[in-house]
Amino acid sequence: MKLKIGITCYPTVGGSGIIATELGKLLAEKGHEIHFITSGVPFRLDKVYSNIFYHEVEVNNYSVFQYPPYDLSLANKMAEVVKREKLDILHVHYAIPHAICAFLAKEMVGGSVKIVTTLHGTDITVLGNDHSLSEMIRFGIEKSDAVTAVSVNLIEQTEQLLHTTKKIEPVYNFIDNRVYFKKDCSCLRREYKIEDHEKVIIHVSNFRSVKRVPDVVRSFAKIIDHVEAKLLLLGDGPEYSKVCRLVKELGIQDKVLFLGNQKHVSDFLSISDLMMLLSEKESFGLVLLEAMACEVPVIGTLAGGIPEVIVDGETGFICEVGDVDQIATRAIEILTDPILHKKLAISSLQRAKTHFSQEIIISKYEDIYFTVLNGE
Ligand code: GMT
Repeated sequence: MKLKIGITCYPTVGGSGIIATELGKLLAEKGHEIHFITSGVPFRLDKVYSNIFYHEVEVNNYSVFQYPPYDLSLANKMAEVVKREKLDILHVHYAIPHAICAFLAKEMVGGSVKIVTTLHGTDITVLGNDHSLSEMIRFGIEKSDAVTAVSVNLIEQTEQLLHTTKKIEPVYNFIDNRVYFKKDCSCLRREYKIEDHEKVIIHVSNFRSVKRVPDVVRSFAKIIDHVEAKLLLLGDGPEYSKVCRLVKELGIQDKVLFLGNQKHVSDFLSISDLMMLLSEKESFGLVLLEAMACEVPVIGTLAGGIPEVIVDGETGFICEVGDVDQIATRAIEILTDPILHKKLAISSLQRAKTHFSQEIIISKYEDIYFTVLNGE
């Protein structure tokens, strides 16, 4: 049976927007009809699909409104699309405000549309502690027909912080292995003047303080005392200038390449020898998975859902948050032992395929849709 599914997410750069958009594209490839209801065209929606539709949420900027009412406009648009297109499912990414808007839309149309909410992280780990919003987040979760979270750790945190009773199912992030695989991108090394003997370490993030990008730079400064290497920093965000200053202070400007936001991340991963994600909060860490699919061993921190992605000693290493000495030691081990590097790279690819492939995860979401529609 083919479904009509509305998807709402934040359409800008970010793991949750990527997951929601890739999910929509893959569901469309399986024949479902997809309606994105968002404030902008999702940035990964880069191709024409005859069964994908985009409905823009227009926010009224009437001068009397001190704050433009995005949430209400979204709920209104959801109700309109549910009614006109006869949607079966509204799959919203993030409890706040999207699950609340979906609930409101459902009340408005009085139909049988089912709400599936996916928790991605910061709605719980940051906002869950905020008393001005926590009751509302809990309400959004309890009123959804099904709730998923991107790691078991995120489920535990949700239950601890919000005391929810709703069953939350873990559905991990996934990668499209037609996009994320190791390619021959040796020309990129030449373009960026990376010498043949130099190793490449990569970090990709939105440079928010939770990502602890300074730890990546400090670890790198220790690594290059032992191994000739370059550090690629992909992404942009609030701590960008702070990181630039640190690189200068440490005198390693010629070894660190600031590449900003990049569309073809898998090309950069294909020339990388190691990925570092050293966050203090991370519900899953999609970039780790992208690296693993491109056969890049990973070093992550003992935070959130990262230990559900990395098998310590098998696909990479898990280190304590902020322990730059331990991180550098592990990185040097990986970069100086070709046998260990190969073993980690092969296991990473294997794990990406067996645990986090698009086929497995998309089927899980479909099963959830059919379960709620069958009233189970
Ligand atoms: O990592 C971010 O700051 C972006 C954030 C988002 O909203 O896109 O990512 C969250 O969702 C991703 C997709 O499920 C997860 O892979 C990231 O781990 C999660 N980020 C955090 O928990 C900090």
